[in-house]
Amino acid sequence: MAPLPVIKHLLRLPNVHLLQRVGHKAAAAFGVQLDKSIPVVHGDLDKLPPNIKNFVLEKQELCQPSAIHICDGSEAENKKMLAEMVSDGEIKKLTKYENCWYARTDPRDVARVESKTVIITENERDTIPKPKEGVQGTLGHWMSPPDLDVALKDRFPGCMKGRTMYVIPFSMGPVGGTISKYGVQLTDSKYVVASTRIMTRITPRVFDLINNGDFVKCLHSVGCPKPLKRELVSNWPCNPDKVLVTHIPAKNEIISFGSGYGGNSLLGKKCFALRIGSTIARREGWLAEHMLILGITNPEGRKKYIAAAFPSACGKTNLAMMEPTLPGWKVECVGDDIAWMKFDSEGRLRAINPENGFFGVAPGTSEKTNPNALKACMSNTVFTNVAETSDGGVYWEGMEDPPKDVTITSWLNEPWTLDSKKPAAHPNSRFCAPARQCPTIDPDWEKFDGVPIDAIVFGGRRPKGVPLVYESFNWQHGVFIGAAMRSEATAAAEHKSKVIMHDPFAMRPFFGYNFGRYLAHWLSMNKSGRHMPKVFHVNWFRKNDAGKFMWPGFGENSRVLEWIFKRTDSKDHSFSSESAIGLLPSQDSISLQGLNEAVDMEGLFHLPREFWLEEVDAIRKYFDEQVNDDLPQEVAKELTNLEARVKKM
Ligand code: GTP
Ligand code: SPV
Ligand code: MN
Repeated sequence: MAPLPVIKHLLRLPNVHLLQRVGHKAAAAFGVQLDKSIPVVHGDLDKLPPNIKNFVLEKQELCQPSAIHICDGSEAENKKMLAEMVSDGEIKKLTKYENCWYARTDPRDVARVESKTVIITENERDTIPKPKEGVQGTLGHWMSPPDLDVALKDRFPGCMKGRTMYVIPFSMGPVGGTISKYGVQLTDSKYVVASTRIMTRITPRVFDLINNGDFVKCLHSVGCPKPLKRELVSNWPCNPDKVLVTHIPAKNEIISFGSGYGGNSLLGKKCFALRIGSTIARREGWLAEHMLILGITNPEGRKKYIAAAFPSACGKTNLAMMEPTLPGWKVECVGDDIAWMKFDSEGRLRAINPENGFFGVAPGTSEKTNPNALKACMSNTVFTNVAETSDGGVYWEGMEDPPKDVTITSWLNEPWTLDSKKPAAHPNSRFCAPARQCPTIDPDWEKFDGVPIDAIVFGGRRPKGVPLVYESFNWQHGVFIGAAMRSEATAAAEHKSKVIMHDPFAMRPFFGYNFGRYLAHWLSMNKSGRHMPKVFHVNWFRKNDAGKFMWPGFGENSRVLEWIFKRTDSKDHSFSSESAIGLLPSQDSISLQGLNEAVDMEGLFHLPREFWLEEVDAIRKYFDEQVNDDLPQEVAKELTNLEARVKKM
């Protein structure tokens, strides 16, 4: 039993669950109105469409902020908030660059927290496949509606006390675009407002476009009401013990507590654009995917678009912005993380980038590896958990040699030198930069109905056995390749070791519904009259016995893109030869001209029989244990076929 004062406190709360069931009109009748002691310090609540006003009222009654601020996304508003954060010691200005800012987080809040990320549905099976008897499911986390009520009541009452609640109207995709969707995020974090202003399009026009219709409701709190119960670390408000990131597809609602970091708090990103997005996409017949989108133009001036899914921290941003080393080729960036794709009336798959900025991994970004990302983040950028230089700049592992004549302070706020045992920047430290600042941003990146996609590429970090590139035999085999994806764990989430994890479609942390049904949805895309993109798998990360990468990667990946480009043109098997796992490039069809270093192409394409027999076993075990009865028989058949081919190797 809860102690009495807690119960009394709960009784004063609106019954959130009930309110949502009875709808907004009735909610107003229940007497949810603005607490007179909460001033609206910016914007006019009465001018909001009634459903949005009710959403705000309901949540202010629950969270009890000290003020409400309706964001307009303007420059003036941003300036003022940045200045407030500086004076509160939450961020610093980086004087070396133009309008750039630096935040250090509490070291307990540095990445997405997959174990605390849940989907709420009436039936568990709507969220995750029922795993085989005695096996722990790994394809997402489910929570029941009553358990959600309990969890929310434990966290949200009064959680914004002493803080301002910001109301952010935002668009995912160009404002007014045919594939775009709208959301309203309530948050008590200025850092989240400033970052969301970069990552999405914040504008009051969104209120008009929603026009009392559907929108995605997002509620976020760092879970640190004032007066504070503990001293903050690095002035970064968060509540690591109580982190919970929840999604309610039936209500298009996201509720997140306790973390200020990345995908936990910038709710437009993984929560909306992928988890809720994939449930909307399934209902409406399109795809919401963890994919970059790039345009590639050959020396003759012909252009195609490619979408590619790699798991977190596996090279999407780098590929999307790459500078091809192959002479005459051009790559342009539409998006670096998320693609929303829909077949048009002519049967062409068209994609938009729902985001407006890059939340990119900083370490490893250099003039050599990704000059365009570096250029994109030299102004109007928020850096988080990188290291700081004494001349007001930033530093991270793999950037360049540490600048001379300056001292470096690590992300942990400790003096740092090359001899330090700890990294200068956290491995998941990030830059948050406007997409339009990428020098190679595609001219059509904001096209209302998207760009036409010719190829879909899957990939991951596979140190052993998986060739540089191969092509699927057909769409169904391509869906199987996506389903069978595996990759080494990275620092983008809380996983600590470098184990090879199954990460189907690079979506394992981001599925909004049962993965088996997701596969069926992908299979159902293949309809007569549609131009189905060709499907490929790439691996930049194969290592030799000395543990060194066998492929130079980065701009040299253009050699692989050239082959993919040629293959999308071809109606037959030109430039390719059949193997047990798919179509491999035929001899000399990948150009090596001008490569600076010798590359062991034979090694990069070698298919060890033992490895692939084990791979087949691992995939079978995964499908049996994790997807179980929800595995579409088409995908099971592809595995049987692969096994038969591998056995003949
Ligand atoms: P998220 O934003 O987490 O979804 O990551 P991402 O998929 O966009 O990964 P990103 O491009 O930021 O790359 C992550 C890390 O992989 C960086 O440290 C890169 O330097 C490294 N990387 C990217 N491409 C290559 C490559 O072709 N070869 C090698 N060896 N490393 C690469
Ligand atoms: C990822 O983890 O795939 C990211 C970073 O893109 S986050 O926004 O934290 O999800
Ligand atoms: Mn990502």
